[in-house]
Amino acid sequence: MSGKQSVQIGLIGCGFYARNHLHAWADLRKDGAQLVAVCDQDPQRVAATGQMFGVATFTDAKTMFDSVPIDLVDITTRMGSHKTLAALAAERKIAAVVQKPFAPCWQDCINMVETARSHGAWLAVHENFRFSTSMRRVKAVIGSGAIGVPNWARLSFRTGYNVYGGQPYLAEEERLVILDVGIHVLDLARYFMGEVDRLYCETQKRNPKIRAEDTATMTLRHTSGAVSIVESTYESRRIPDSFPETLLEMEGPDGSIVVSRGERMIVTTQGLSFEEEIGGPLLAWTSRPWHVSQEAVLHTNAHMLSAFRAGRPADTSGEDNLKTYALVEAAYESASTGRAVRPAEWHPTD
Ligand code: NAD
Ligand code: 89Y
Repeated sequence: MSGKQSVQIGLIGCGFYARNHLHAWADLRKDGAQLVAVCDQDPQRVAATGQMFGVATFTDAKTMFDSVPIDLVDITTRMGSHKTLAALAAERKIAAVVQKPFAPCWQDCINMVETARSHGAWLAVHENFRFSTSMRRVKAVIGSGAIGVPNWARLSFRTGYNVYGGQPYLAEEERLVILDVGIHVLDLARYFMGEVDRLYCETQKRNPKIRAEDTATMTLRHTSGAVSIVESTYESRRIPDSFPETLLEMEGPDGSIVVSRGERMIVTTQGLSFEEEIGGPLLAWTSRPWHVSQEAVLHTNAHMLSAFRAGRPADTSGEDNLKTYALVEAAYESASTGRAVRPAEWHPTD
């Protein structure tokens, strides 16, 4: 530890994706992140995780909170358990980060924000796409003014990668591609282009074996007047496949940014263009194709650690994530009614 105040961390939910969080917390040990306990209701799973990371294990979250001093809990379970687990933390004034999606429905998200607020507890959502090295670089180019204020964009997450292999529950979700991955891309649209005035969405179920929509095509009118197209599908057939990258094209009055497969960016500015590789290097615990998503977890956790320690809200605080979740709700409402929907019907924009 480099003399920084230590933060005691517990993690709940030692499943498929949690391994990335666990490795990320281990990497952040040098910055004062002390993973002290893990919890999973599956005894074998939690025992194996505890052994691998050398920490105390619990099969019940309440027992963990009552047994080990924890400053911040990382909730990496699926969305259905987030509200209950975050409330257990809030009641004890323990800071909590929940994985995306925040919760299965809007009302649960609101309840979680209100519960945290009523206890004065810090709450954030692990929305990692905006923390990847490549997306941070795009944000920096926008911030440099190289293309002017962006007024048009297309953000695409199109894949045929077998997401159901690692995450079999996805095939049974009532709401699939918008809530599972469109949520990340909608968050990026907010991050790059600002808040949204209205949104129109068409959904498709192209894979008959899947319960819900696997393709969503959305058109967003931002409050700035900019327009963006947000696409997400699990039914694309492309070789090579770009999973789990978000590809994008963005235009402003003075230039453009194009990010293509392999995290390659071409920036055109003032009539000239340059190309750059914008991905982060492989880490000891990341591998292709997941690396892009995995390394974003490290940067997300680092952000959570420093925001919590500084006593300020995370960029993706519970309150902030309501604005992303409102876009998800607007998208489903639009798809079912055939009309453009204002996300402000759920949550007023700034
Ligand atoms: P999973 O089903 O593999 O793992 C969830 C684990 O939580 C299981 O081991 C389960 O036993 C445990 N659990 C459930 N309820 C519990 C409780 N009350 N107490 C203790 N343990 C409990 O799920 P997963 O695929 O790892 O997904 C977890 C979350 O991560 C989901 O919300 C998913 O959307 C998200 N995810 C995010 C990304 C990303 O890029 N941000 C990628 C993949 C998954
Ligand atoms: O669940 C999804 C996510 O959040 O990022 C990628 C994913 O794992 C599958 O598309």
